[in-house]
Formats: sequence, C-alpha cells, structure tokens
Amino acid sequence: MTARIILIGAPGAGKGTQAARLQEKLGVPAISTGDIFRQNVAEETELGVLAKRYMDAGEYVPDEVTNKMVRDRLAQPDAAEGFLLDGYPRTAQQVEELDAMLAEQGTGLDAVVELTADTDEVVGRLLARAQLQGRSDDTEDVIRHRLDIYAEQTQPLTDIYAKRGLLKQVDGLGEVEDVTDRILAALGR
Ligand code: B4P
Repeated sequence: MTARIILIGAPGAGKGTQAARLQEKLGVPAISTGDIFRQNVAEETELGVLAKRYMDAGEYVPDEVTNKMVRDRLAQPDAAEGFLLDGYPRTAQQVEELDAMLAEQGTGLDAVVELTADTDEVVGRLLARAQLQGRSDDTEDVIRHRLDIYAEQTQPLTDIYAKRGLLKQVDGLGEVEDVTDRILAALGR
C-alpha cells in the first residue's frame, strides 16, 4: 500500500521521534528537512553554510532553498512509492510547491498528521534534548522564537489540509510507543 504522509507539529511535538518509528511500520522513507539541513551543516556544504545561519537563529530556511532540496529528495527512487515528510511543508508557499511536485508525478497526499502538545511540554522536551545533544537551536530563547514562528507560519497550514479532508489530529503526549499506536490508528493501519 502506498503512503504519502505529512507529519506536522510544533518543535518538540515528536515529529522526528515518530517519523523514525513509522517509516518501518509504513514501509516508506522518513524524509526530515531538519535532518537533511543538519547533515549539510555537519559536512559544511554550501547549503549547510547557508542553512546554519537561519537554524541557529530559530528562523526558517528560505522557501526557494528548502523547496529545491525537497524536490531533489522526492525524485530519488526510494520515494517513488511513498514517503513520510517530517518538517515539510512549513509555509504556505511550501504547500503550493509540494502540491506542484505531486501533481507533476500524478500523485497526491494520503494524509496529514498533526501531532499536538502544549507549550510547556515541548519547551521541557527541547531543553532536555539540549542537555543530551547540545543542538545549537535548543536554547530557551531560540526555542521560544521557533514556537512563535510555528504559530505564525506553520499552524495555519493545518486549516488548509483540514479543508481538503486530509487532517488527522493526534495527541502527542504520553509514551512514545502509545503516540505511534495512535498515529497508526488515525491512519487506519
Ligand atoms: P526540525 O529538525 O524539524 O526540528 P524540530 O521542529 O525541533 O523537531 P524535531 O523533529 O527535531 O523534534 P521532535 O519533536 O521529534 O527543524 C529544525 C530547523 O530546521 C527549523 O527550526 C528550521 O530552521 C529548519 N527547517 C526544517 N524544515 C524546514 C522547512 N520545511 N522550511 C524551512 N526551514 C526548515 O523531538 C523533540 C524532543 O522530544 C526529542 O528529544 C525527543 O526525544 C522528545 N520526545 C519526542 N516524543 C516524546 C514523548 N512522547 N515524550 C517525551 N519526550 C518526547
């Protein structure tokens, strides 16, 4: 069965955590724009040098850069039968671009899963991750800024997908395994 699924949610809502678990269960690759950017930053590629400036400040990387990166990634053979997009689209322009990419392939989305979690919970998770991994964008000031940008630019996208009948809201609180089970149930898997 194909699966073309978007995971959307605030920073710290559990997108990356769940995408890694779901890819095996759904049999499609998890594609995380944040991970691809971080890999480029680590390798000091031209894209990484550019992305780092934005990521360290908690800002979104410009749409044209992000869209091209996703277009290239979705053209890889492993994404032909489906994908789980973690962290993309994040802006209305990215929604339009993804629509165009899928229309060119003659395909479309199957579902958009929104992981919900309140602000105190996500800030707590990201500060805990900062202790363990030291990600440069997991400082309290930058986390608060990322949450503001999410509320302003990304949260409104859920309305677009709700109107298309694609949105499934899933409670992101509780044990990681329980959240995975809830997502699979919402997807009817
Ligand atoms: P991302 O990598 O997507 O970072 P994120 O929003 O913090 O989510 P992440 O997936 O890492 O965290 P998760 O909730 O899984 O983006 C980073 C940056 O890249 C952006 O700020 C932006 O600059 C850039 N970027 C990425 N995509 C872009 C786009 N499309 N356009 C423009 N710019 C883009 O997990 C967080 C923590 O919670 C973890 O430590 C985890 O262990 C913990 N956790 C998860 N589930 C839990 C649970 N159920 N209970 C307790 N803890 C849990």
